[in-house]
Amino acid sequence: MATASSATLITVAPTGAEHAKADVPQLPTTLDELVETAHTCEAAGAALIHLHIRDGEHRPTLDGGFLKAAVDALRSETDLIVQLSTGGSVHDPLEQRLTVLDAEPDSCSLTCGTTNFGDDVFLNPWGFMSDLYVQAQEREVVPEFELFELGHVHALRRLIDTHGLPFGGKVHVDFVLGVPGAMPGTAAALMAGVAMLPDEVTSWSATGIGRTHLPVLAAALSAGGHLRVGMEDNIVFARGQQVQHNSELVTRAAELATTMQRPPMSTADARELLGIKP
Ligand code: KMH
Ligand code: ZN
Repeated sequence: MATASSATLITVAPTGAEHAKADVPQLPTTLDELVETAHTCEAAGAALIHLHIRDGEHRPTLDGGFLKAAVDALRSETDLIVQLSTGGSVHDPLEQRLTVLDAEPDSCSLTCGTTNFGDDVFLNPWGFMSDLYVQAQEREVVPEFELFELGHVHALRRLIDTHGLPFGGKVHVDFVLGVPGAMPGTAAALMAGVAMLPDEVTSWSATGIGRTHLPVLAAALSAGGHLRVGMEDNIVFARGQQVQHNSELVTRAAELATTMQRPPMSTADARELLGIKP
C-alpha cells in the first residue's frame, strides 16, 4: 500500500477535451500556448503535465503529428514529465486511442473501466484496457491509472494480476472524482477508493471536477495523496471568478501543499516516484 509522502507531486492537466476555445479563450490549445503554460506551471510547482491536444481549429485531436510535436516541444522546453491522454474525447474510437503511444510520451493515462461522463459514456472495455496496458509495457511508457469509479479500483487489480507490473515497476493511480454520473467528489468517496487500492499501488493522486476541486484537493493532501489540478478539470478559481491561467491553480495547490508541510516535488523526484526513465 502507498504510504504518505513528504513531498507533493503536482500534475497539471491544462486543456482536456471538453471545453471549447470559443467559450474559454484562455484555454491553452495551440502549441505555443501549451509550451508557455508548461513553463509557467513548472515554475509554479508542477512536475507532470497531462496533455490533450487540439488541432488548428482548437478541436480535440489524436493526430499523430500533433501529438508528437507536442511531446517533442515539451521535452525540449521543460523538465516536466510528459503524459499523453489515451482517453481523448468520448467520441474518439478505441483503435485510435491506442495509437497515442506512437508519440512516445513518458507516461500515458489508462482509465480502468467504462464510466458515465455527464450525458455521455466514456468507453473503456476490458480488451482495450488490456491491450493498452501490454503495449505500454512493451514501449516502456509508464501508465497512470485513472479511477472514476470504485469498480475501476478492482479492474486495476485484474490488470496487474493478468499482466504483471507496468513498465518502471511502480503503480501510480489518479482518482478523478465528481464527474456527473460517476463517483462523487467527496472525502468519503476518496477514502473508500484509497482503502480498496491493491497492495502494488505505490502512490496516488486525486482531482475533483468543477466545484469538487477544492474539497478533493484538501482531502487528498490530508490523506497523504498527490494532486492534479488544471483547466481540464476546473475552470472556476473561486465563486464568480474564472481561471485565467492554469498556473493560478498550480500556485494555489503548491501553497496549500507547502502549508501542509508537503511542498511540491521536483521533477527528478517525481520521475523516481513514478518509475519514469530519467
Ligand atoms: N476526456 C475524457 C473523456 C484521460 O485523459 O485519460 C477522458 C479523460 C481521461 O480525460
Ligand atoms: Zn484527460
